Amino acid sequence: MPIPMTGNSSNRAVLITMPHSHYAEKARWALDWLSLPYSEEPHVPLLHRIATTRNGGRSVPVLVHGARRYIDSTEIMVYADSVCGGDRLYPRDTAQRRLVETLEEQFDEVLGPHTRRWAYAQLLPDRGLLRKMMSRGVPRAEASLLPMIMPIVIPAVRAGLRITSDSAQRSMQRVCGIFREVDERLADGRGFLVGGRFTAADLTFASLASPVLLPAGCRAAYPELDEVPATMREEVLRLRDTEAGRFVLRLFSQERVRSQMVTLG
Ligand SMILES: N[C@@H](CCC(=O)N[C@@H](CS)C(=O)NCC(=O)O)C(=O)O
Repeated sequence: MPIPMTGNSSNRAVLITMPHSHYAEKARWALDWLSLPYSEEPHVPLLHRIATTRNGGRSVPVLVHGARRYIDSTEIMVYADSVCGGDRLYPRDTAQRRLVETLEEQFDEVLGPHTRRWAYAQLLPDRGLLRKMMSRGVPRAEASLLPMIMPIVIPAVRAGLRITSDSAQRSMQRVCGIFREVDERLADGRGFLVGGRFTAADLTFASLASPVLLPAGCRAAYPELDEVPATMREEVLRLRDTEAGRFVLRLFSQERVRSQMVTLG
C-alpha cells in the first residue's frame, strides 16, 4: 500500500513540466503511483527554461522537494521510490533491479527520443493543435505569449531533433524494433516486464511509448485520435494492435488510474 507523506505545504514537492512532455508524464505517473504529494508547475516551451535553470536543470521534468533538486525523470523516480520506503518501483532483489534499470535506460535513451521525433514530425504542421497541447494548464500569461513563442519553438524543435520525413520514418522503425522486443518479452503471457509486478520498467515503457499510442488515461496533453492527421491515426491504430501496444493501453487503464493526487498550481 502507498505510504503517503504528510501533505502540508512545506513537504509538498513541485514538479516542473511542459504539458505535452512524455518524460514529464513518466515522473508524474511515478509520483502519483507512490502517492507522494506534489504540485505540478507546467510551462510553455522556452519559458520552461526559466524554471528549470533556476533549479540547476535544463529539460523537464525537474522535481524540487525542500532543498533537493532532481533534474531527470529517472533521478526523480529513484528518489521518489526511496523516500516512499523503496521496493515499490525498483525491486530490492538485485538481479530484478538490474533488469529494470537496463530496460529503463533503453526506453529512456532510444524509445523516448524516437517516439518524440516521430510524433512531432506528424504534429508540427498543425499549429492550432500544438498550441492547444502546449498551453494546457500553464499560467495564463505564458499561454498568451505562445503565438509569439511558437514561431521560435517550431523551427528550434525541427532543428534540435533533426526532424525530416526520412528521419521520422527511421524513428518509427526504431520504435517498431523496441515494440517487437517487448512483444517477445510478453509472449509467455506475463503481465509485467520484470518480476511479475508493476515496476519502473513498465511505467517507463508505457510513458515513453505514449506519443505513438495516444492512450486513454495518459495525463500528457496529447490530441484526440480524431484530431491528428490520417497518416498518424493509421500508424497509432496499427501500433495499438500489437502485444506491446495492448500492454501499454492496459497499463494506462489499470495502473495509471490507481492514484491521481496531483494539484495543479
Ligand atoms: N533525460 C531527460 C530527458 C527529458 C527531456 O528530453 N525533456 C524534453 C521534453 S520531452 C525537454 O524538456 N526538452 C526541452 C529542453 O531540453 O529544454 C529525462 O529523463 O528527464
